[in-house]
This record gives sequence, structure tokens and C-alpha cells, in this order.
Amino acid sequence: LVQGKQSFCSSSSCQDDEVSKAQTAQKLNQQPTIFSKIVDKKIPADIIFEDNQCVVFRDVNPQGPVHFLVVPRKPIPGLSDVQDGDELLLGHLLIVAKKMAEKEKLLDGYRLVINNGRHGAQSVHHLHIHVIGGRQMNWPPG
Ligand code: TR5
Repeated sequence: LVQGKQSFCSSSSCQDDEVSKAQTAQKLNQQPTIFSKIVDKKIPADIIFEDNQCVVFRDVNPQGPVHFLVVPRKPIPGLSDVQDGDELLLGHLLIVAKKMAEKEKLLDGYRLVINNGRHGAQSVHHLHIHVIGGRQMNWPPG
């Protein structure tokens, strides 16, 4: 599906692919994850913001005209693994998501997603918040 100059995946085969990746992802074998390598600048990504706690980069397989990921530098595998001591970090990630959504001009709204674990279709086991916008979202999610 193409909107403007940017294409994004919304076909069922593409979604099936993401789900199958998530189902085969081996949580324990994924350190350092691809996102740790991006955070450490060992592999390139389209980084649009970074500070001492997080890095924000565009998703390589966007699900909308705008799709970026807010990723903590701390390699927490998933939301299930956060601790009470991560409270300030998690708040910071949400504030960054909101500010970046404004910067990306998502004035009509947007969606935040945290996929967690197998049933959540998480494929990269380094905590991240998806921010998706620029089109009308539907509910319920698939
Ligand atoms: O399914 P979850 O929530 O784990 O989402 C993982 C997301 O990471 C997917 O939306 C992928 O499209 C995205 N992804 C995967 C890779 C990647 C990426 N986004 C930016 N850059 C990436 N690189 C360089 N390599 C990836 N394997």
C-alpha cells in the first residue's frame, strides 16, 4: 500500500510475517539485540532523536506514513522485565514519544504500541514503543 511517497505494510501476508518472526524469536539468544546494535551505533538506522536515556529511529517496515520507535539505551528485553526502579525511564520514554509525535506533525492523533512476548507478537526483545500515525487507525487491533 502506498500513500504519497512512502509505502507501508498493511497486507495480511506482511502481518503474518511479523507474527511468525515474533513466534520464532528466541528471547534468550537475542542479546545484544539488533536495537542494542543501533543504540551503540554498530549498525545504521534513521535516528531522529537521541538523549542520554533513549534513541528514536524510524521503523524499517513502517505501518503508516509515520512510524518510529522509542528505544531505551538500557537493554530491557520487554515490558514484562521492567522493575519498579524503571519508573522514571518509562515516563521519559512516553514524554519523548509525545514530543516526537508533535515534531512529526501528527496533529490528528497517533497510536502507541508496546508488543510484549509471544502473544503480543514481539519480535525484537529490547523494549520499544512504536509510534504510528499519519493515517486513520482501526480498533480492535489484529
Ligand atoms: O514486533 P516488535 O514490536 O518487536 O517490533 C519490532 C519492530 O522492529 C518491527 O516493526 C520491525 O519492522 C522493526 N525493525 C526491525 C529491524 C529494524 C527495525 N526498525 C529499524 N531498523 C531495523 N534494522 C536495522 N533491523 C531490523 N531487523
